[in-house]
Amino acid sequence: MNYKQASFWIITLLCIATSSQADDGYRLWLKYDLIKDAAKRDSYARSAQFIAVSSNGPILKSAAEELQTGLQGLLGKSVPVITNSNGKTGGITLSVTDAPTADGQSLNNEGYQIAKRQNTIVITSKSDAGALYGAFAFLRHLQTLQSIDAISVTSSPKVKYRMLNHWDNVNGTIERGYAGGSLWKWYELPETIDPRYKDYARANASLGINGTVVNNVNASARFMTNEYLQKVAALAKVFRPYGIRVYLSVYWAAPKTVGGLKTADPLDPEVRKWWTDKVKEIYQAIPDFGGLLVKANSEGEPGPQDYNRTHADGANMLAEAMKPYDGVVIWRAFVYKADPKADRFKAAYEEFTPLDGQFNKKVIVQVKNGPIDFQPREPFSPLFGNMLQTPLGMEFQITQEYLGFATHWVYEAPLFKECLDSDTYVKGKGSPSGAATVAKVVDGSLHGYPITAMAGVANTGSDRNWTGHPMAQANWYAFGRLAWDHTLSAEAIANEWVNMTLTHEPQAVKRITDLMLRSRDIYVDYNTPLGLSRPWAGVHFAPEPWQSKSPRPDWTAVYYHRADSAGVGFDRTATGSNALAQYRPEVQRQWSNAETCPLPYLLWFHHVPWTKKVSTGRTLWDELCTRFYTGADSVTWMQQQWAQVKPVVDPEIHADVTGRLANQHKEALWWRDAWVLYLQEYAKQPIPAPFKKPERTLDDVKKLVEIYQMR
Ligand code: BDP
Repeated sequence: MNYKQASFWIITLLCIATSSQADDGYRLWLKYDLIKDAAKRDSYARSAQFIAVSSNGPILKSAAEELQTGLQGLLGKSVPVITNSNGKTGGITLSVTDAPTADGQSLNNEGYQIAKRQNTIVITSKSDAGALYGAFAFLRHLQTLQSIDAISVTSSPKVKYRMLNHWDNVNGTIERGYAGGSLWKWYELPETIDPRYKDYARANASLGINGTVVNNVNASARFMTNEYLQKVAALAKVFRPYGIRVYLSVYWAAPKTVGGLKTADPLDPEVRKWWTDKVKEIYQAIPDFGGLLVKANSEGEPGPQDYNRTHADGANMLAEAMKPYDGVVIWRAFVYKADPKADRFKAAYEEFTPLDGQFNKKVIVQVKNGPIDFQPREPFSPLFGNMLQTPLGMEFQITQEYLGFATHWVYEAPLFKECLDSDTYVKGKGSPSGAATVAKVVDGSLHGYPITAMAGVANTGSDRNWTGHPMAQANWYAFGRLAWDHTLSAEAIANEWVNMTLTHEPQAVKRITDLMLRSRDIYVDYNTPLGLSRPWAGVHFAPEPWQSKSPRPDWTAVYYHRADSAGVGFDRTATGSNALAQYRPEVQRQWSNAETCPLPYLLWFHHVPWTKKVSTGRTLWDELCTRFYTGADSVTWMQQQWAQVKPVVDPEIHADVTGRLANQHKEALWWRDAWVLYLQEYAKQPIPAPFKKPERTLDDVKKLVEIYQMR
């Protein structure tokens, strides 16, 4: 061995040694580490002697490749890919066929069935994408150490467009991103392809995510130039073999900025032609382009209303341009005007319900889960019960803009489920059995929408572990799994994720799952209990319930909680803004009476006197204090639980989360003190026993917050 060869081997061995010591989180839930139990490995290996694929399409190729990678890691053996099994058994066959499945269960175009027939695992699907999802599902089965002796899984996605929305900017920053910069290196594309793009696609495909909007909804016009379309096309090329289509956010005024026109009026013939040509150009560059996402007349963005046209006029104009192609227009319902007297809660309903029935068939209206803006807890948006003739897409926020950025551990599946499982009480023509849940509106079963969508605002970034907080990977995971099947429980998803990502040790799995399931309520308790909302400083991180100065009243904190000497909370009943009237009578009945309104929603709908007894038997003031104090204390419980799992979790990940929990505890105390000291000025009540008065003063906390406001 010469000197060069020797140093190559030394470096290689060093790399292997260090990488097996620590886990940097890059591999997400696709770790494929060797299964420790040799008997289990053998039992899997008996049915994994080959991978048979009948065709050589790019998506099937990805499926076979992923199976190979997964089996190599999990079983420690290399499994050959063959094109014809010639009747051999003992392998895995990917069978893409139009024939009905063996047991007659129906699959939709992207669904799959996994069954064992004569010692062969057959993954049946109608499309190559279905085979890919089936392959990942089979691997998940092994990763979670389930038996495959009598494996029988049939699954089809309930929603057609399952996508991430990236709020990524051309300069590499991410609006509301807390995990580094953008994954997309716009200045290097299209010539340089970061290998990470492929891993991004693999991770999404493993969940069934089939679309990605690569740029911010506050869009740059640049994405409508040929220069940038070529960059986007290069990304699309990487994502295509994983069944993922790219979408673009649109800057409404692009015909002016890019096209040099004098107007962006959707009814102007020149503008219409410009969009028709632009869409054609997009499809030339990206033949399977997914569609356009639009934020218009919202938070200062231009839109059709600038020309006295409606949202429907705008959306329909784009839909016309999209007519020759298999793509959609996704129009966001996140709108609210700067009206000091109005209740922002009511804005989207007021603007959109009059347009129901007026949208082109290619349009989906994308609605945030709640009426305000991704708060830690919101009632479901009243739009879900009131747009019977318009496909409504769900928009969840995975990135933790209002959930403590990357320092607070908040598992979001319970938040997503709470909304999806809410009963709108709307009557639909599809009328599936049971409650008319938000999920059934979104999946189209209630109203028979032909196109359906669920989007999650991504929490990914250039950080090595993708999401900043290692536990935030679970939120990406949970979003994807629920977009595929909203009937999965938050617990089942957490359990899967922990097994695939952190540990198989049963006690620890239970402990971490439990921690995850409680984490969102703990956060709400110290942050916005009983229906308080939006107490944020400018960056949406630090507590600032006293904030009262802003160019718009609905950008202040006092607008939302309305604390005064009489009480706290926003009266949205008939004596107040009457936003409650936007819900079906059955929902109104649940929330309209302060005596019976469930505590999580109380202050969303009622201005409640400080000394009023609430359903726990405490006065409102005492109940609020109890929540702030026990919420902050519960972070200590989280720390203790996490400390217990140290022996069975990778040391690097364990230490990282330990640090973040310590930070979270500090900040939870800070939230608690800010709220109780501020509200006490109005409530004029002592802190109830056994809780102790904060040692710092309100001024101390305010000074702390100022640090986060400094330039
Ligand atoms: C708000 C975010 C802002 C987004 C906006 C939106 O603070 O950055 O642009 O939502 O969804 O929550 O358009």
